[in-house]
Amino acid sequence: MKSQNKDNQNQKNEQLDQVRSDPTHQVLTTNQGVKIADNQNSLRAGIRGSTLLEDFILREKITHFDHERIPERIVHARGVGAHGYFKAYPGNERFTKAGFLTDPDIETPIFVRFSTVQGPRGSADTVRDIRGFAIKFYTQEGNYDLVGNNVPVFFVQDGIKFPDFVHAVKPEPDTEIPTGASAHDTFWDFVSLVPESAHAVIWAMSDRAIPRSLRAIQGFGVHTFRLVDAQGKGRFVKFHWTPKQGLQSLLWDEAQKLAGKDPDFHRRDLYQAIEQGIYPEWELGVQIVEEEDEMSFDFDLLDPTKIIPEELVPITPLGRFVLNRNVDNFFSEVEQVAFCPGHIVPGIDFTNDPLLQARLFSYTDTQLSRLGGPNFHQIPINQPVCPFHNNQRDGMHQMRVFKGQSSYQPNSTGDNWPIETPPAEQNGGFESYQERIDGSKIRQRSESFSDHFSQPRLYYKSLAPHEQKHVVEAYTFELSKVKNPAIRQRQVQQILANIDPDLAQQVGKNLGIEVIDLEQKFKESQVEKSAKLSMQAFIPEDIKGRKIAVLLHDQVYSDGLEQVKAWAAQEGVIIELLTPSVAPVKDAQGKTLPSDGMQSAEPSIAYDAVILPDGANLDAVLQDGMVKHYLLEAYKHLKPIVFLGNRTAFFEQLGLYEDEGTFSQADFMQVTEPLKQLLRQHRVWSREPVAALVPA
Ligand code: HDE
Repeated sequence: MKSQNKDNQNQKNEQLDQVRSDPTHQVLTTNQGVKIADNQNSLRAGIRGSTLLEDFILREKITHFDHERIPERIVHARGVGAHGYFKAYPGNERFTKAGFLTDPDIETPIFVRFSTVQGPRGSADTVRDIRGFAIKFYTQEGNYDLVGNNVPVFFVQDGIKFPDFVHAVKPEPDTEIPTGASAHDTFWDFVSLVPESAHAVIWAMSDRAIPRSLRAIQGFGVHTFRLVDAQGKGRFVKFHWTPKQGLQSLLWDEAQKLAGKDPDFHRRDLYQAIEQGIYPEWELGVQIVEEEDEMSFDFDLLDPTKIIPEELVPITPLGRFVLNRNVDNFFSEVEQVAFCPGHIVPGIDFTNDPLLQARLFSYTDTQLSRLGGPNFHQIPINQPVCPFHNNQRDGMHQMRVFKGQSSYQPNSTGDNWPIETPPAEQNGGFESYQERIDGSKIRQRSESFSDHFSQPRLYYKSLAPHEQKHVVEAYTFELSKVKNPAIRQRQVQQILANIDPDLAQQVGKNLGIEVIDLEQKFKESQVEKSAKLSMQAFIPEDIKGRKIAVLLHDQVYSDGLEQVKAWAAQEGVIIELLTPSVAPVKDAQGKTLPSDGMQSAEPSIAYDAVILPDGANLDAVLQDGMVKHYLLEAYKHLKPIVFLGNRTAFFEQLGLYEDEGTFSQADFMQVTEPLKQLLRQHRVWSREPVAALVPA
């Protein structure tokens, strides 16, 4: 069994190995294998003459180039991916017969693609948006795709509204503005007219929508799915995956600046962490609801705009997954990977969530135009690791050479192969869960889908004060970009006022909108507050993968640097030594210190803390506007600042108040403990004024 599992692990790599192309030590040829003698000049009629049509080498090269792009995804176009593996915990056969979830010895290869929703392929990583979090499990029973997001609810309840929602959030059709942002009239027009969007919108206005790192986001299956055990018993489940790294977000000011300074911030962060062996890890779990309890909630389990508060149904952990290998080629792997919520394996099944039902159709359909035909499953990144055979034939980009006469069933020309596998408790053919269906054909939303405000209210009430403040600021920013005052007004008076009077009043005040009807009766959710909705509930044990900038300058006292590096290596923290230009600097003893980057090119917004060592010419350094700005900006963004030195007036000189996040200490080992605690919390939250929250 063990050796078979090893085979499984390696199978995906071997599959990719077979198609990996390494040009090293190879001669240049055409696609037909003809060796090329001159790759610098096209064939001309005379040395200064026109180019000849006969030049098949030029034409092949240009033709291929002309077709190098494929249509980008209609949504989730901007993405990044990585390989890894999943391992189940023991005991899951209580809920499912899926082999990859029940055999703790199997290491199932996975491929994950993270994405933003709105922006095109070339848009910035750090925009305010929901993040897609899609996982392909290459199981021995077929590919299973868990195509989720980093927030647990969606904007609409029925797939028939999805194109409307996407048209509204995408850049406006007349100007194609804005790129990668929801802060515009058509989005807010739609969501203010469609109250079912209120819950997903408030998540999008929270810090969840501006993550610090893709390693620090949660994942959710959103819909209610089913797990089916070996006896055929089904249970409702909601999938959750929780990062070991905890949850951290950017501040809005940082997110906007990073969009310009480093639009690739998230993909760089993920790539760098994996290259450095700091492998991100998540725990996969499910909230399980027995079928007989389906109706015991004050919302409908089939409604994708609702969460199940964890106070009502805790998460049962199923296993963990790790991302440990970057892709070799972005296009071949990240761009060509094709996910579909309809890719399931025995032991997992769907429910009647009307949003999920529409998704089951949409994903394969979109691949047909994106990847050019029905054989996209043969692209290496999409191929299952288990054998796959059927009588489907031909089509665009057919890669297989089928042997024999038969491509139909039943057949006697091929001894009736390939044959069906009857369902069984384990390793059987797929059998749909036998749900009883009894109803009239009808276009109507169930009454149980009609409460749109109690859960956004629960979300808002469950946030920490600084998180609530950010929500107010986000609504204010976004609505300030809306040109049509009637749309702003509708959002504040008809949506926010139904969620929470304070929220409505504060946003209204910022926008100059009076909120009149504050006496309404709010429908409260089954639980008053839900602890796991606040990001504060996800503070990690360690600080692996956090990044600290160390600002170096000529004549720096570099004695403490070795201690900083040793501590960082022990904690898994990434340290970067930044210099005024990228040229190395000389320390006070004349020793050369290499540079990892230039201070002006690697701004503090890209780091979690800043360290400035003392030096023989520190006074001159502090006159440098660049250094001052660096430190002040880090302070503004609530980051710990460590001055490695003994000058008591250091922070005063910068015009800063000393607080729990400012350290002035020559011995770095004296500050490591409080620094670590602050990095675990991610920011010096006590520095952020939240008084504005209290209504005037
Ligand atoms: Fe998607 N979605 N979606 N979606 N979605 C796509 O499929 C669609 C929805 C999600 O990294 C498209 O291959 C419909 C919910 C992710 O490749 C498309 C509806 C959730 C990704 C599509 C939804 C998602 C997509 C575009 C409503 C969270 C990126 C390209 C009925 C649970 C996958 C593609 C990747 C991508 C359709 C709603 C997540 C057009 C019709 C809810 C993470 O097929």
